[in-house]
Amino acid sequence: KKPTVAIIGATGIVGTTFLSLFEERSFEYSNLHLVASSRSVGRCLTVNERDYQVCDLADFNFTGVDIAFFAAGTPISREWVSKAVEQGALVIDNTNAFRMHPDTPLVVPQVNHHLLGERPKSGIIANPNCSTIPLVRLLQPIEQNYRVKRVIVSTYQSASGRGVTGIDELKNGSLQIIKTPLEPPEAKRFPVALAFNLIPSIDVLLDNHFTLEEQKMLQESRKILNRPDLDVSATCVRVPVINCHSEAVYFECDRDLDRNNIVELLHHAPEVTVYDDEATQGYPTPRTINNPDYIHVGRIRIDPNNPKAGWFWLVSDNLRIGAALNAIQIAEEMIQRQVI
Ligand code: 11C
Repeated sequence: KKPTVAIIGATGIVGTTFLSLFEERSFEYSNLHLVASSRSVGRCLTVNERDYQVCDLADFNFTGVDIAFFAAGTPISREWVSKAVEQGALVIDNTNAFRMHPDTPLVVPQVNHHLLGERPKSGIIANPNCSTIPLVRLLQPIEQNYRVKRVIVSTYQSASGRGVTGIDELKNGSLQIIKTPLEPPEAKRFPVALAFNLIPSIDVLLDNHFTLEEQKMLQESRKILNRPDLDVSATCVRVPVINCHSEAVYFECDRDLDRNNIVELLHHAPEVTVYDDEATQGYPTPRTINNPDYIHVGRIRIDPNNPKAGWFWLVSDNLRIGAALNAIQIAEEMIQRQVI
């Protein structure tokens, strides 16, 4: 039987990415409910040539829903996921609300799909943060072959991580600086104006002087790779790019690295494109990747001062790989294994 599916946050940037991916992947459902806050009620969205009215989360009854994808932000998940679970839905949650709960598997299907063989006790599967997903997908084959001890990562995160309003603020700010350079652009979605700028602060600042985004990269990587001792230290930076997060990753392992072997390992990792020749310049960029459903990796090199350490550069679509696609791949795997 095909599942009945609900998307919470259907009108947002991740919600509409789910809808595009349902069409592109011919994801099969028997019924689809598009759910959002009261602000979006009455809007109509077309999926697979059929029109759907958006319904109000406050009145929505989850009875009969097999899979509820939550993509409306952490406060909404904190408030409404328990109702969805009580009414019988399996929740795939795209927010930070439950990722570190012990009864909630945190899943990247290419890395730890073994957790998808049964319905979790909590009724929730958590989808990791958009900067963690590509990192662990590329670290896993290196971890399996060389055992990774330490990772130092700097991220270059795009405006779409703050939704459509984040993209609009970047575009409007860029136009304004070009037209009237002396007038400071508005900063509502970002702590300071992002246009022609870099902001080393994503999500709230914690007492230990790291940001929550940086802490997510540490805690989530440990949980997904099942390596509670893994040392991951991050600096997360918002950059004036519309979509796609990039990361410069330094990894230190237990034994000497063989560059050709690392290239080969990444080449064989699922849904990864390796840039390692003149034709591809040896690196991907957010504006030039050709397949947004793949992770793109280049600049693979060994540290000349430490043969156990190396670097790579990755580019990954944060709305697809980092959010909607990962969640859909979780559902696809559970459907295929008849857990749903
Ligand atoms: C950003 N990574 O780029 C954030 C967006 O924990 O799921 C997603 C936040 C999260 O701003």
